[in-house]
Order: sequence, then structure tokens, then C-alpha cells
Amino acid sequence: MSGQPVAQVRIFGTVISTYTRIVQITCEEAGLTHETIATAANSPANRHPFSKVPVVEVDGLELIESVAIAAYLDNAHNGSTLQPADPAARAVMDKWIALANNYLFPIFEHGLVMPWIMHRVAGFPLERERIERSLPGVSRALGFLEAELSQDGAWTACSQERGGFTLADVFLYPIIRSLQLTPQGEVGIGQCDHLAAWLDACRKRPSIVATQWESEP
Ligand SMILES: N[C@@H](CCC(=O)N[C@@H](CS)C(=O)NCC(=O)O)C(=O)O
Repeated sequence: MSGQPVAQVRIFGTVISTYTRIVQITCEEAGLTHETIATAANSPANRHPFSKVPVVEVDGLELIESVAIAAYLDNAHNGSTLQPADPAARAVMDKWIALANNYLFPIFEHGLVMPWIMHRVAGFPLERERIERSLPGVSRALGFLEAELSQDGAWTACSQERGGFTLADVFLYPIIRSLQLTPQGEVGIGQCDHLAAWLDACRKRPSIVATQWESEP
């Protein structure tokens, strides 16, 4: 055999995808080698039954859905280090992952992140009305995150026993960071001291540095 060693995890996804990065961060945290094979969500090559990315190959398994993928990688290859053992702390982590996936991602992605990506990357005219319509919802979500962080630490409170980083951080970081990379998101997050400080702290973590998007300053 010659050439590159085979990566332990093969991630089929798009390069600027939030969920592809969630899996990449988990691999980095677990010390797993990984490669991302560019696969568009709507391409016939995509094996996800609902045309989402990523799809992952690891340990002879084909996995879909980032919640299942991240938990598998952490359980099988990382001693479950990214998940609190205490059931109450685990429930807090799970709650924040659900809030991130079910509410924050759709609000941020459809309202601000996609319009800016379509404009900056694909050259489409900026959908200003769509952006304008999204702003109340984005502000409300940011206000909620900031209030929760300042009251009791929100998702960061469940990680104290584990060195300050759980799968809740893994999911929330790319979702909130992609919002911060839009002009309106940057302004909004700039008014949220606790949220901005959490993002800054995450940005120094090796798994976050190693998985930076090309578009990140
Ligand atoms: N529930 C899926 C969601 C993944 C997802 O929404 N991926 C986005 C990219 S970040 C996607 O495939 N978007 C394409 C589309 O919705 O058509 C998961 O957790 O893996």
C-alpha cells in the first residue's frame, strides 16, 4: 500500500456546512483522523434519505444525523468525555442541543446565514427583505441566549465536571459562529457580553481552530 493513510472517519458533506463542522469538531476532540469528501446535499451521491449532510463512514458503519454521529464518536472513541455522566447535567446538555437544532439553527440559517452565503459565495443579489424579516426572531433568540448564560451559565453549567466543553458547545459553536459571520449577526452578538465571551473562549480551542471555515477571518 502506498499514498495517504486512510482516515478513520470519512465525512460526506459540504465544506461550509454547519453540521459537517459539528462532526469535524467531534473528530478533533476525540483525536480521530478525518477527511471531508465534498458532497452536496441535493447530489444523487448523497445517501441521506432526506438529502441532508453530513453522512459519515466510521468503523464499518454508515451513520446519519449529527446527534447520533457525535454521540457515537464520543462514546466509541473518546470515553464519552464530551457528555456529562450525571443525569441532570446530561439533561441540560441534551436540552441545549435540542434548542440549537430545532430553533436556533433554522432561525439563524434561513434568516441570515443563507442569504449572505448565497450573496457572497454564489453571487446572488442580497435578499434584503428576507434579512429584514428575520431580525426580530434573531434578536429574540440572542436575547434568550444572553439571559440564560448570564443567569445560570446555561449549557456551560453542565460542563464544569468535564473541563468546560461538552457536545452542547460542539453543536452551538458552529450555529452561533456562522451567525456572527454575517454583518447583522456580528452587531447583535456584539451586544451580548456573555455570548461573545463564550465564542471568544471557544475560538482558542484546538478543535475549533483546526476546523475553521475558509471564510473565517
Ligand atoms: N438533522 C440533520 C441536519 C443537517 C442539516 O441541516 N444539514 C444542512 C447543511 S448544514 C443541509 O444538509 N442542508 C441542505 C438542505 O437543507 O437542503 C443533522 O443533524 O445531521
